[in-house]
Amino acid sequence: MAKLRKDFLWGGAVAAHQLEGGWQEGGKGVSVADVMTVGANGVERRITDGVQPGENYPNHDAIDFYHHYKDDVKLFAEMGLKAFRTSIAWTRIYPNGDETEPNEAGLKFYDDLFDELLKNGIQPVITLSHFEMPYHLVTEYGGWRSRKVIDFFVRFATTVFKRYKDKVKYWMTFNEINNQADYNAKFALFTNSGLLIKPGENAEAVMYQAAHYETVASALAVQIGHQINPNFQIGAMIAMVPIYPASPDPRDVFKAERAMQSRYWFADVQANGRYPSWLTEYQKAKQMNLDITLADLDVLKAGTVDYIGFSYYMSFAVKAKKDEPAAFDYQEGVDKVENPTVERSEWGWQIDPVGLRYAMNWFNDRYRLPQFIVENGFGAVDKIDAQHHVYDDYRIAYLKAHIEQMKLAVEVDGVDLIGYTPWGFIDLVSAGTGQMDKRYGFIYVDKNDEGKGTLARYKKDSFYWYQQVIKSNGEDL
Ligand code: P53
Repeated sequence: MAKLRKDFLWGGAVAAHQLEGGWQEGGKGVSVADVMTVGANGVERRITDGVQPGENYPNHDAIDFYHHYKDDVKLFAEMGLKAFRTSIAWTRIYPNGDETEPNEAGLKFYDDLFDELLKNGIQPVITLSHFEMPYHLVTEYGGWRSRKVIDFFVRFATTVFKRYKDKVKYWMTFNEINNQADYNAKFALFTNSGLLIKPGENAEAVMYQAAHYETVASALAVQIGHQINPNFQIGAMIAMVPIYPASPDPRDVFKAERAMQSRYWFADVQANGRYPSWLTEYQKAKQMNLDITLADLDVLKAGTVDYIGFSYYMSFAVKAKKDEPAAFDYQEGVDKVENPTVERSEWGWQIDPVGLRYAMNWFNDRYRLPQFIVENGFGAVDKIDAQHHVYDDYRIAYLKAHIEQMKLAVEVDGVDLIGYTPWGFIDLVSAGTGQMDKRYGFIYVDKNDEGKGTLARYKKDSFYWYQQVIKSNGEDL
């Protein structure tokens, strides 16, 4: 029975825009995250036309990691973290995205942060694009609908690969590149690809075009990264939400198959280096007239990823309609049904630890690549008492159940797993709702949805629990 690797990367994950704040520090430009207002549970965030006065933009200040990182890294080290997954805010390096020269102050910030981490025995694990592309690329180029953005992204990637080639080994290109499979969701299109759909436009075709350019950009980055440092490990980053058939009815089973294909073709392209056949047929049948060149297809083949990074929070289920078209095409918002066999979080996320083992087996059979669980966690409203104590046993229970399934996938099923970095291990701004009060942390940060609080940090029960998990290499849960 294989065990977790000796050098297993127990860590924690965040993204620049969700914790740094300092949205205008050191010459940083405006990102797509900077024009999204705060939402609430069940209330969508609004995307404003630029930064407007009087609006509450939670990412502008976030938890001010930009000014607190030295003290925070001390806490991370105390917890025993071996890896810290964050992103490099594209707008700190290329504030508008289309400059030819990078912004030195931005580069310097990440040099200092990475040095601080390394000094404390923590290796940075870096996502290049995590829901924070320059807003200028949206207004001037229409986001990733423009082929030009490939060049801007590649320039950004090349700059940071060169600068941090001796400080960072594990990279990922696009965070949850496949969220936009839900092409009717404004949030997914905007955060993944800077897309704002105009009236009369076919959102599905626009998404497939943008996603194509992103997979090409990702493949180019993989090739360039390996030239800069052959030891780089450059991964995909997929939002893994397994989709089950709602019943054993064969039509439900095929509906689930098509749903999985629709959500995970991104990984097929990034790992296998080519489009799956069903999708080429589907795009033709729907007359999407996409700009996919033969040269692009060569790039995809030559730039396959080294590992599958993925987030895992929940699973979905689907049911076939009475009158499914031959394509059985999947529309996430419409086709999803409740799974009565699992519990849900306060935000309706279906809790399914066995789904993690299922997902790891599914990836392993399909790609046979190492895997890296770069997000997993439980968003909840925490209560802090007068002594600043947070008894978050519900969070510990969620994580424990998932780590148990993760270990079964490694020890019983033979999956090669690089590490595990639970999401938002220090409280931060929620991507989906912009809330502070949807907390994932092992470290409490005193700030609320109105943006008020002292920003003081307090250790929750989960802090001490995770410290023990790391110390025992996952034996003591
Ligand atoms: P929040 C949807 C479904 C699964 C993961 O999400 C998702 C989303 C987008 O909301 O996002 C990832 O903050 C993402 C992180 C995000 C985290 O999951 O909405 O990579 O940026 O914060 C949790 O609760």
